[in-house]
Amino acid sequence: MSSRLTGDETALWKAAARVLDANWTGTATAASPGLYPHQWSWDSAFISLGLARHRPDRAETELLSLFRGQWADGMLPHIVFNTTLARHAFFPGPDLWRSTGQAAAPRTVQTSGLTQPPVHALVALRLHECARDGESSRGFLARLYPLLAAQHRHLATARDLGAGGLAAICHPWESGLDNSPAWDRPLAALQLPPTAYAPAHRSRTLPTGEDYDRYVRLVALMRDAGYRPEYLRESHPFAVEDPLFNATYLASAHALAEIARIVGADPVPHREAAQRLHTALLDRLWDPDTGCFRARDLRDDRLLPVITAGSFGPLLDPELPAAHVRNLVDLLLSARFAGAAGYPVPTCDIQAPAFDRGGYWRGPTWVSTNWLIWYGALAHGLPVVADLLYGSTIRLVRQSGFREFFDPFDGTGRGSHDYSWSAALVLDLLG
Ligand code: 9WN
Repeated sequence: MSSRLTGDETALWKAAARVLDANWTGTATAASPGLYPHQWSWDSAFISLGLARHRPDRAETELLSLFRGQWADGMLPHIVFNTTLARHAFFPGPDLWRSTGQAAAPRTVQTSGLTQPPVHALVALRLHECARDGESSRGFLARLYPLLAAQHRHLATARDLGAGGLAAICHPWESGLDNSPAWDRPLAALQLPPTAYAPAHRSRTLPTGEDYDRYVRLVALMRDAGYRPEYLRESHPFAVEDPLFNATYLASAHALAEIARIVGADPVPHREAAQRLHTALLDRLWDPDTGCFRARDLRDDRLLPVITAGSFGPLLDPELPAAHVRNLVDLLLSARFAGAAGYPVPTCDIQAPAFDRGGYWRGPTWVSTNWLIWYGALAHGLPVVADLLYGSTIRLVRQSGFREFFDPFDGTGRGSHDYSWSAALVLDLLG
C-alpha cells in the first residue's frame, strides 16, 4: 500500500484487499462469490493487477493458472472451470461447451470454447513494472511469453474473419460487454429454433429470456462445428469487429513487443502486428460521420449504429492521431456520456433509444471499462479525462461498495456484491 494514501483511501484499499482474499480459491480468484464462481479470462487479468498491489505472489499464480486452460491452437478460453464445484454451480457450465471432446482443448482442465478481450499481455507487462523483484519477474515473463505469443497468433490467424487485419468476435460474450446494444442488430438477425434453449437456470436477472436463448444458440452452433475457424469464417451468423476488443489486442501487441525484448525474443513481429492493427482500426472502424469508432458487422459489412463505451477503447492505441483523440474526448465529455452522468462512464450513449440506466451493459458504469479508458487517457497525456475517471470510479465504490456495475446517474450499486475486478482495479488505481 502506498504511504501517500489518505485515511479514507487506506480504508478503501483494505476493503478491496479483503474482497480479493475472500474470493481467492487457492490458485485463482472467482470473478464474484456465488454468481460467477469460476475463473474468467479478462477478469483474471484485471484481478492480477490488484493482486500485484496486495499479494504479488498470487498475481503471477492467477495469470499462469488461467493459461492452464489455453487450447493447443492458442485460443485462451473465456472461462476456466473450477471442477471442484458442483456441475450446476453456473450456467452455462462445462456440459454446454464440451471442451474435453475437442482435439485442441486441454485434457485435464474444462473450459469454455470462446475467448474474451486480450488484455493479458498489457497486464503482464504492468505486473512486471510493479514488481519488487525484477529478476524473478523476468522469469515470470519468460514463462508467459510463449503463451501470450500463441494467444496473439491465434487471433491473427483464426479470427481475422474479415481478412482486414482485425480480430472478429463470434459471440457477444467475447466482447466482455455481453448485452451491449451494439449487438442487438446482429442478434436479431439470428434464427432461433422453436424450442428455447436456456432453462430456468440463473438466479440473476439480466440478461435473460430470448437474449439468453440467442447466446446459447450461438454457442451450440460453434460447438457443433468443432469451433473450427473455417466454420466461423464462412458460416457463423455472428461475426463482428469490435473496437474495444481490437484496441486491447493492439495495446497488448505493443506490450508483447516489450515483453519479447525483456526476455530476449524478437520484438519486431509484435511491433508489426500492432502497426497493422492500428491501420486496420482506423480504416475499418472509424466513422468520420459520427467522429468515433463503431463495431463492424462482417455479415453485412456495415458499421453497427449504437455508440458505446467500447467506442473509446482505441484510446489504448498510443499512436492514435491527435484529431481522433480530440474527437473521442469531445464525445466522452459530451451529454451523451460523461457530460450528463454523475458517475461516468455509462456503457451506452445516453441519448441512444436502447440506453437503460440499470440494464447491465446497456447503460450502467463498470469499473473495468473506466479503468481501460483511464489507462488510455493517461497514455495520451489527458489528465482531465484521467482524473475524471479516477474520481468517478473511487466515488462509486466508496458510496456503493465493490459492486458489479453502477447506475451512471446516482451511483447506486447493482448486480453482484464483492465483485473481484471492481476491488482489484481500485487497488491498481490507488497504487
Ligand atoms: C458471460 C465474469 C463475466 C465477465 C463479463 C460479464 C459477465 C458472463 C455472464 O460476467 O459475463 O461470460 O454470464 O454474463 O459480462 O464481462 O467477464 O465476471
